[in-house]
Amino acid sequence: MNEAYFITHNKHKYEEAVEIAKSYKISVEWIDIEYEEIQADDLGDIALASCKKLIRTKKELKNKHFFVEDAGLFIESLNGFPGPYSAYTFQTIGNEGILNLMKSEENKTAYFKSVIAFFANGKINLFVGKTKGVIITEKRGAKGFGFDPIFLPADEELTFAEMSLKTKNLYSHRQKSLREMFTSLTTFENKIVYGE
Ligand code: ITT
Repeated sequence: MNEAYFITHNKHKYEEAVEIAKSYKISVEWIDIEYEEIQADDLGDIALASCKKLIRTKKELKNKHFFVEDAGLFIESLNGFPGPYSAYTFQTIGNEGILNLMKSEENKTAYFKSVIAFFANGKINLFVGKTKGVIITEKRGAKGFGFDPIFLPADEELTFAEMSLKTKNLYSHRQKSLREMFTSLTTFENKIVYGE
């Protein structure tokens, strides 16, 4: 396999995936189509439901290898909020809202999680990536998107928003799930080659 389609509305996510895919010699194409995303407590359930919905409703995807990804920021002292509600939280209270909620919290620990649901040959596979860090007290950096300016990966000096895309791709939750997926694809490809 040398081509996979990433179904997302988010250009930043697509660009991160393209950069990672290069080293696996896989080309990632972007498809931005409307589909209904369920609300659930688990990112895996959301990604899986989105993938199934796309298989059912978008005939043009039937013979393609494609994936969706659901991600979220989980803050320990807020019992995992915003987690699966990250998109809505970002649109409503944004980074400033999170910083306000965190003002009185001593424990700044948080993690980003990414779950990919990948469809190929009639099957869906899930790939997960997680990155630990802390929520800082003021926004830093203008790169990236979403909660990047307030998230400092563990033991690092730069927030995700201060990192270039290439550097974020060394640490992020998304690069972990993507690399797992691409690795499994190349392994699968190798098996076919050896089988012939
Ligand atoms: P999709 O079309 O792929 O769903 P989205 O932007 O809605 O795009 P998610 O639902 O996966 O993406 O992500 C939910 C929110 O979590 C997203 O809007 C961001 O605010 C935040 N988020 C996810 N990944 C992030 C990252 O790498 N850096 C910063 N914020 C992130």
